[in-house]
Amino acid sequence: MNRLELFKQIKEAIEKGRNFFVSGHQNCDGDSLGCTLAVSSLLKKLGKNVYAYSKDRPGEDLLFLPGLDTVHFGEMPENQNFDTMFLLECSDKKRGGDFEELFANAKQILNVDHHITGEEYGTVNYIEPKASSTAEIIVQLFEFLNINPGPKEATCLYTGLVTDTARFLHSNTTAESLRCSSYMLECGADITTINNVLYNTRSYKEIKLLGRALEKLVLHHDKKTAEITLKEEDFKDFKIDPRYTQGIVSRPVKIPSVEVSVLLREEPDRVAVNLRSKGKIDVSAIAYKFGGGGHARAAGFKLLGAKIETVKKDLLKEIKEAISKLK
Ligand SMILES: [Mn+2]
Repeated sequence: MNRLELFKQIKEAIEKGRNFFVSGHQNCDGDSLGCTLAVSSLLKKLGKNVYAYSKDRPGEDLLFLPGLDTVHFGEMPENQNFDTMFLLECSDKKRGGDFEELFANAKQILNVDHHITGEEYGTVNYIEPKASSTAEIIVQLFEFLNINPGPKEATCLYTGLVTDTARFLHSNTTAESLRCSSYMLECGADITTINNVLYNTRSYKEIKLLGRALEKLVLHHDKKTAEITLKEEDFKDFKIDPRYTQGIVSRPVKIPSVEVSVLLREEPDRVAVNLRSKGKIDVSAIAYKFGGGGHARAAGFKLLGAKIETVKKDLLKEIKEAISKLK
């Protein structure tokens, strides 16, 4: 189905709906939370009742997002009878949380996503892997509805665009994502705050952890694979939460020989893995084998109760196989 037809269906669903449940994915990032806020605000402008939800709270670096106080973090509504669910960045039904009862009661499910692994569980499925971010799709939705985002919505959507493209560095950066970003600036996105908070602020602990991570960097497979493994004691040494590893995995991709970079993190009850590719290897396909997903150049997965050394061994084997298929 073409883009305009899908936007028409979303528009009709918005017109029909009265009580909306809006959510992004668990462990929210700038795109999923930015979109949750912008869509919630849009729906409220249109006179709808909105319950904005996010299973997890964001890291400190996203606390500047305007409207965060309107989001229910980890707090499901008592009455789960919503006629419309608006899910953003949820590549499957469970990505946002435990929504079984909501799904059973909803008449309309709007599924808007840009992950290539996205499942079509909605009554309308707008899944566009060519979009840099879900924010890019939501900007286009505002345009389709002929509504200009206000400065707050623009700040939220620009955040989605800038974070998912890694500051317009990844190959998902297109003329369209730059156009949408430019339009958000016109609408008053606060890029001074965004740039300062997201890219010019790192705590002492984070900088120290980065140092530890780079020290632990190892190259495999004829220097084509870079691997960093951070164990529980590394996080303990700096009294830092394992979620503060942002940006570490992309560093080794700068090494000319490296095609794939992996970061393994040992967390209390699970192993979390981030993968980055220089472009020749689709790391989302590798992540998918371990129950995860993502994009061709950036993907990840988490394994509950797994042993980090086992995960590392299995993962390196998969990567080796992918590398051996390169010409
Ligand atoms: Mn995204």
